[in-house]
Amino acid sequence: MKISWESPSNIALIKYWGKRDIQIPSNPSISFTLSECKTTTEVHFIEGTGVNITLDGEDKPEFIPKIESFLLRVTERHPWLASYCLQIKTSNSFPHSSGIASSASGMSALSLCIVEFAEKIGFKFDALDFYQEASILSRLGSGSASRSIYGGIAVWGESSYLKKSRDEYAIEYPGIINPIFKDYCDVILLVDIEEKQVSSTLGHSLMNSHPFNKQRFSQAQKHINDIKRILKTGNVEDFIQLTELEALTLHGLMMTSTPNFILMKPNTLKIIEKIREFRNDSKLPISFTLDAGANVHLLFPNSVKEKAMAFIKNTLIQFCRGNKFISDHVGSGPKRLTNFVK
Ligand code: 2P0
Repeated sequence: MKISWESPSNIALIKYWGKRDIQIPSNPSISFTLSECKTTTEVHFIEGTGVNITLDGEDKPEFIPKIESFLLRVTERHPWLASYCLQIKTSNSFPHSSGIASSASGMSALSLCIVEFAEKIGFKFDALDFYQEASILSRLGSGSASRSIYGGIAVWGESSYLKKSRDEYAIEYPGIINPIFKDYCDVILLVDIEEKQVSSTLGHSLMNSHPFNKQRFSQAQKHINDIKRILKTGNVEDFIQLTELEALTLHGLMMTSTPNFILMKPNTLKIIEKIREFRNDSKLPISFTLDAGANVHLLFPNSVKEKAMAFIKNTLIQFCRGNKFISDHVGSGPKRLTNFVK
C-alpha cells in the first residue's frame, strides 16, 4: 500500500532551543507554517523489515541511520511497524543545498504517511486525533517538525498562557489571530548554502549547561503571553520588536554557550543593518527573523509586498549567495496526496 503526503517547513517566531528526555522542549515555541518550502513523500509499506530511501529519485543510504532511529522510537507507539519494510520516496521543493533545514517538512511528511497507514490498518490512537498523533511522531523525528502538521500558526510546548498547549505534540494556535498575520510573507534570503555548522542536536544539548538557561526558558514563557496579545491586536511594531529579539536571543545563546558558535555571516549582519535602515526611513513594517543558520527570513505583511520585493531587488539581493532568495508566506498546512494504490 502506498501513502503520500506533502508537508511544509515552518519558521519559528518564538524559538525552541533546548530539550530534555525524548524530544520534550524546554520552552514553548510558536511558528508560521510556510507554503512553498515543502517536502513530498510517498511511502510504500511492504510486509517484511528494513527501510530504503530516495531523494529526487536518487538512493540516499546516508539518510538511513537517522530514519532508522526515528522508526525505532515510532515503533514503541506503533508496534505494527516492526512487521513492515518502508520504501520511502521523497523530494523537496527547495534546493538541497540552500541552508534550509528539511527536517521539519521531511519528518512531518513521513509521520503523516505512517499515521495514515496506521489508520488504514485499523490501529487506534487512544484518545488522540489523527493530527495530534502525526505531531507526536513528527516530534520524535525532529522537534520543530511537530509544528508543521498545522496550517497558519502552530504552538508546541506547554504554556500556562495557552491552556491547550502540550509538550508531547503541537496544536493549531488556539488564540485570536488578526487578519494581518493570515497571509504574512516570509522571503528567505539565502546567505549561506553550506551544511549546518552545528547540528541542532548539539545546539539544543548546549542549553542544558548554559549559564542563562533558566532566564531564557522563563523569557520564552513571557514571550508567549506577549505574542498572544500581538497576534490578536495585529500590532506590527510590537511584533517586530518581539520577533527580532527572539532571533537575536537564539544567536546570542549560541554565542554564549560552551563551546560557542557564530552562525551569522558578514552578509547576515549587512542584511540586518539594511532592513533596520530601510524600516527607519520608509516606516514600513519589514523585519527579520533567523533560524539556526546564516540565512535571513524577511517578514512583512502581504499589503506591503510590492515595496518589500523592490527593496529586496534593489538593496538586499547583492548580499545573497548567487542572488538567490525564496519567496514564501503563511500556508495552510500539509496535504494528503494518497492516490490509493493497493
Ligand atoms: C525552532 N530551531 O524553533 C528552532 C529555532 C532552529 C532555531 O528547532 O533536535 O531540527 O530535531 O529536535 O527541530 C531546529 O532544531 O531540532 C529548531 P531536533 P530541530 O524552529
